[in-house]
Amino acid sequence: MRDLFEAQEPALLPLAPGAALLRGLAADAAIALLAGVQQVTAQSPWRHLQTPGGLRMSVGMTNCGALGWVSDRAGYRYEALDPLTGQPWPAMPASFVALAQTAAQAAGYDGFAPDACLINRYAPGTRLSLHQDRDERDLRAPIVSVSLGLPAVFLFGGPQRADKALRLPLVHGDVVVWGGPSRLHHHGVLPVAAGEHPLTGACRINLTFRWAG
Ligand SMILES: O=C(O)CCC(=O)C(=O)O
Ligand SMILES: [Mn+2]
Repeated sequence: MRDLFEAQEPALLPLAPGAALLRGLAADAAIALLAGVQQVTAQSPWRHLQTPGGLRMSVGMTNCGALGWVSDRAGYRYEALDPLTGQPWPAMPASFVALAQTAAQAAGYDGFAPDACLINRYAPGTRLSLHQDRDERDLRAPIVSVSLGLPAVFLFGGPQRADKALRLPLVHGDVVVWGGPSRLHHHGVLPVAAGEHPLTGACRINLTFRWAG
């Protein structure tokens, strides 16, 4: 039995004004979400995008929803067609929409209607350097970010790149939401440690829901 005096972490951990970590919120939906990832990647496969500077991104990516985030020599932007297939991005699975809305609501954002979901795949050793999500036309909606599979340390900083960042260990099922006053806060992911997760194998999967507008 749980010790009565054992500190129990609250399910919603405030990170900054407008930002919260929702521990384990996606755990029950994980199997459905990963089935959704399989459906999406069957149609729009994983790929390694090029940065505007011509470097290969180490995170594997794809998208679903009306718009998808892409990067190439021409820059960062949202596109309605997958440049790899020439077809529209796969529709957002119903399980994705439901989870994104539940998470946004729990963090205080009513009426979140994502039109883009960037799906990231991190092999061990892969990282995502500090950046802002600012390619969306309209910044009123929050970002909802779902972690599945291997754990990782998420960096959550401030409006300036040099602002001190929180280091948050995220595990399978955790969800981070940021918007409002923290919508443009810098964030990133430290190199993912080697490991095996029963549902994803040797990788971490992240779903990032946005309203690109
Ligand atoms: O993988 C993560 O937790 C963050 C992903 C992210 O920041 C992004 O895709 O813009
Ligand atoms: Mn981001």
